[in-house]
Amino acid sequence: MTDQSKAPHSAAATQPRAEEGVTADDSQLSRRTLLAGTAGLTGLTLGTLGLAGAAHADHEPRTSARAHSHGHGGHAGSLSGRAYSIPTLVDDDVAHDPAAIPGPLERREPTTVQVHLETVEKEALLDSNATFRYWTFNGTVPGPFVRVRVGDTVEVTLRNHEDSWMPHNVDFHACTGPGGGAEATTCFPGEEKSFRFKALRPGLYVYHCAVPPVALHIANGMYGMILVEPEEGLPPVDREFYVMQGEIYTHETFGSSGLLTDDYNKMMDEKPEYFVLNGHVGALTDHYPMKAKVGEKVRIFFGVGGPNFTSSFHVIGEIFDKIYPNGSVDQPQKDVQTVLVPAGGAVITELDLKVPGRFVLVDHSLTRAERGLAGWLEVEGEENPEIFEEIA
Ligand SMILES: [Cu+2]
Repeated sequence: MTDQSKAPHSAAATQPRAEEGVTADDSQLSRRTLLAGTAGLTGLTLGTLGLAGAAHADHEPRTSARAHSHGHGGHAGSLSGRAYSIPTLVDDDVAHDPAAIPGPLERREPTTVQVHLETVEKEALLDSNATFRYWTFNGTVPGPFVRVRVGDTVEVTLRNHEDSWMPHNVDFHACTGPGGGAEATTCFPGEEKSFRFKALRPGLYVYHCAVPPVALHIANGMYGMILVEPEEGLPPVDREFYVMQGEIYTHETFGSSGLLTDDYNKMMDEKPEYFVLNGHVGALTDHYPMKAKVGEKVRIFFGVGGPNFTSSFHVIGEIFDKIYPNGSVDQPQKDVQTVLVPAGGAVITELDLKVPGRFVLVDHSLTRAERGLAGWLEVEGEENPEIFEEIA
């Protein structure tokens, strides 16, 4: 039996973010410049998106991106017109570090795996000048990355923190059984419940809270993923990242200041104010940019919590050398520019990094970049002029 709560980057380990080296000063510096990534997208030219990275990845990305935002001016209400110096309102963050996930399993025999989830509601940063009362698994968005092997028995214990206002539960898409475990784990504040399921099929699967209104629980942050490794595991890579997309329906319009509140009617109309990667605006740009080196092969586990929008997942300046469509590890495809990922769905993508620069993760429905969605993959290393070279 293994217990994922004792693993270095498991459920329990992901929660005390403050112990992972993010000091208050770092956070505030980070938050003042959170918009840099998306502000750099203002104007929505692919040249802006791509060249910002290629030119500046090895220098001062925050300053450079900020300069970009000013340089492009912008439409009324666009990100470029916004202030960068508003103080942080709360010193709390829900973003899941995309690099902080458990590594490939070494065992090749099935076992029983313990997964401990705690549902936590907390006010945290949504944007540089705004906070939101998130509903989370283990205090992060997405929740912890769970990693098991096909044939494993997964024992899930869900505890709803006593300070919660709402009941919560968990529905694992990797589970074959009623509600994916939702009924079995529905907990009022302070309660704890367990169930077990057998991981019958390999692949990358979403889990989420399924307490009605389910869409609201998801929109407020209650989603994550479980990887069910095939018997032989996945092929080795140099780095793995964990990224999930969601949309947030706030009563206040995009860019508002202060504590923002969720809006049921906007959700029913499917009119979100924010689109985010890993929980909040800037989570994967200024706060947790993904870092890698030329010559490495990286794998991105990408999922959509939603609740409602399909992602056209794309990395600007890159081609996916391999994808596992829909998170199924059976039939990978090669040489893909953009991959559709439905709400409640996932994809595994792989990139062979050949040139340095900043490569921007987007939903190629690019209006969503103006509503907060962007992530940076910063690649360091030697230039490779045979593959890419600016000509004066
Ligand atoms: Cu919930």
